[in-house]
Amino acid sequence: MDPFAPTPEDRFSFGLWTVGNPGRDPFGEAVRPVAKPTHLVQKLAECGAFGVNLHDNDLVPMGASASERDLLVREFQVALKDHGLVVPMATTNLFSHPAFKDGAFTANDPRVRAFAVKKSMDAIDLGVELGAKIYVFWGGREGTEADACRDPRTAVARMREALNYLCEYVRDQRYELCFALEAKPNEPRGDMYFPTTGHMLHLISTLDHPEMVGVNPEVAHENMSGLSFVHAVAQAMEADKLFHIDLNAQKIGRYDQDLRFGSEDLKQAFLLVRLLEGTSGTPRYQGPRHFDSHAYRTEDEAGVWEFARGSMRTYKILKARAQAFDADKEVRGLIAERKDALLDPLMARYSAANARALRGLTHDPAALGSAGLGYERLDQRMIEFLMGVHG
Ligand code: DIG
Ligand code: MN
Ligand code: MN
Repeated sequence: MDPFAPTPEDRFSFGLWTVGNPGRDPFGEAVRPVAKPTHLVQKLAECGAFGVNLHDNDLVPMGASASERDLLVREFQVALKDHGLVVPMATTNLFSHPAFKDGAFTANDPRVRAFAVKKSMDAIDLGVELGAKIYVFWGGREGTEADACRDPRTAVARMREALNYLCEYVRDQRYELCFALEAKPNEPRGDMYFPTTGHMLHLISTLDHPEMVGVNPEVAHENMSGLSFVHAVAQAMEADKLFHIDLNAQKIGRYDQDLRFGSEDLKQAFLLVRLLEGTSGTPRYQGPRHFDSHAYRTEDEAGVWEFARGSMRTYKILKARAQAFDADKEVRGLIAERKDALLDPLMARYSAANARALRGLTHDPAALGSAGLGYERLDQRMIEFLMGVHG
């Protein structure tokens, strides 16, 4: 039995747009035929995936009649049932159609904003009909090139208004659905509003129903900003706001590559899986492990399924490596949290007495500065676990 074979308990998912990516890019046409959603469901199940995600128009083309829509949905539901896949997450395509060329929720034209909200309500209905419990908003066109076109504060207000409106819609429909906001710094817009997970966490705090809304951080997007993805995810987890996650890989300083998970910065991928799986004894992330990525443009369909299997396999190998690392006695000794019976109570909560006591102590900055912390040994040991030398 392959210990790294995916199981439904791993909760691995892929978007229809990921394994269905035909390989088109700004400089070249598609290299693979466009696969039917039902075929992708079958192949994902064969690879051992748990779920499949979709934008509304990945399944139902814009302009489809109600009867055409219902037929496509029925066929998809049959495929899901036949192959044992679920739909953990759904989302709206608010970025492909030219109507959204100046944004969707933040566009200057109120007719565009109205159409975007209407399209989102329709897509929310579709997602709920397919069983989704998480709804992602990625503002692919919410941004600018000509920054004089609108006051950025107006864009913030319009995004808040749209999200509040759609939260009220979900409540009014009594849907069991939460929202997850996905940040990206640029591409396809020159600058995008809410460019990092941190910006999204603040926006959530200003909404009418913040309890319904979390984040969907993506590896490539935080990396594009030159930020630590592990820190962004950790802060979201600490705030109980990691509702979903987009896993992939990215070389620093490039366009959004959406590469196979773990295929670039293996050390950060290891630290991310360690964080999500809680192998050091911290709470595990409970949501789907979604791969928002695609195969190289060089690949045929066989290469696409190699990409899908490799994504899940790398995740499980890193999980095993992280479990071995955190079970290691020396590692546990090197990262053990130091307690101080005198200082901890003084620092736990301010009081005039605690402040007086703290200021009355003799502090020895020179001694503090000269102490070695053993991080070279710790990081080398981590690298060696990652390379499979130990455990
Ligand atoms: C791109 O990173 C975005 C879109 O693919 C989609 O809206 C979202 C869901 O994962 N990610
Ligand atoms: Mn991306
Ligand atoms: Mn994404």
